[in-house]
Amino acid sequence: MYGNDFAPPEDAPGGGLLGEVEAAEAALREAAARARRGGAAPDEDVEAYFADVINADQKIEPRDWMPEAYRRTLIRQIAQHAHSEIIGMQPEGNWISRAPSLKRKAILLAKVQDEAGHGLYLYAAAETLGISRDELVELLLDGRQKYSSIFNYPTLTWADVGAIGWLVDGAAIVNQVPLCRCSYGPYARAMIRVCKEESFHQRQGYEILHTLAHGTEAQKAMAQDAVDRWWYPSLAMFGPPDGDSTHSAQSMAWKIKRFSNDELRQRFVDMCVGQAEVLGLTLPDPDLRWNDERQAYDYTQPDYAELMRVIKGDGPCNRERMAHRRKAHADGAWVREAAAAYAAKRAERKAVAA
Ligand code: FAQ
Repeated sequence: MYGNDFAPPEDAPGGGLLGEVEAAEAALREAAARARRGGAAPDEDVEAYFADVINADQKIEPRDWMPEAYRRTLIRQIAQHAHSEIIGMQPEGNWISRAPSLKRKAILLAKVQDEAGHGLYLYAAAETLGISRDELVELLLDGRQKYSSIFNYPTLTWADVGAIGWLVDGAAIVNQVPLCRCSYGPYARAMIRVCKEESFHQRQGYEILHTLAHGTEAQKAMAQDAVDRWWYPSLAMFGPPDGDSTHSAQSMAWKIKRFSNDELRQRFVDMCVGQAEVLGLTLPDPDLRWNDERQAYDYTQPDYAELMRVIKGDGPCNRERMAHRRKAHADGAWVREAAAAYAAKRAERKAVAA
């Protein structure tokens, strides 16, 4: 199982979730090759053109006409995703200076840096929809845009770094692989790269937990405790249950989302059970069992009232995360000013030379 840690679904030619990413990448190229027209003709009904592109599984590109609500939905989702990557650096960043060896420190540093990179690809994808990165950051800092609930939980021990890699990155990939087939081209393309990197992150977390789970009794207990604390918050990452999901139906009709929140949550549970067995750790759900009829595991739902409280700002670390982000933004003001002054100077020199 380790080294081949995603259960391969039948429709993935390369096997597993990474195989699905490869297939989505090939489909993106194919869609681009098939697209004979670079947008609606001047006299064409733009709404019909938009519907045609979606129905044909082609990509909507930044200069195409799109319904205002489609644009707003994408900005909301991509921004929330970008903010999550940036705020998501904090829980693991907490352990960079305390990693148990130089090798672990170097790996964790690289991982956290990757998350910053993901945030940047995603801000860039959102900017293609006509909003600036400054505005997006402002919306986050004002509390008008969200980030994922999961990053409001504390990292109490080194094993939490393993649990985040295995469960949080694992849930993130299950959620994000279908986004590689999202109807909006820039988001789909960003997701391909993000998913390839996330899959490496998932493995590094799994390897940390595997090492701890096969170490001393105290190390194994620490790994089990981390899994016990991260399991339900990871299940909650997929969002409210389908009946309460306000955006799913429309987002699925527009092919932004390809599966519902509950479908992806189930897929994640089914993937984790075998992996936990290999680790020798237990998932903290006494009702977890195989259902032959459904060909899936029955499991206990996360506490959705808790999810709503965390989303509204009342999780264990919401205030700390936002205070840290605001301080980092203020402390970085001089870097932004210096970069803007340098760019202005270069532009002026270029204009003089021209
Ligand atoms: N946390 O109608 P739905 C990562 C909100 S990246 C906070 O079902 P939708 C990498 C939702 O926005 C993790 N809010 O919404 C990493 C909506 O609010 P609104 C982030 C949540 O959009 C690893 C309302 O509830 N990933 O982990 C959450 O159709 C390690 C109703 O919900 C993404 O953002 C939540 N968990 O489906 C980094 C992936 N769930 O605006 C560092 C892209 C729901 O109406 C270290 N996003 N809400 O007031 C998505 O796939 C979707 O946006 C969902 C939610 C599935 C999250």
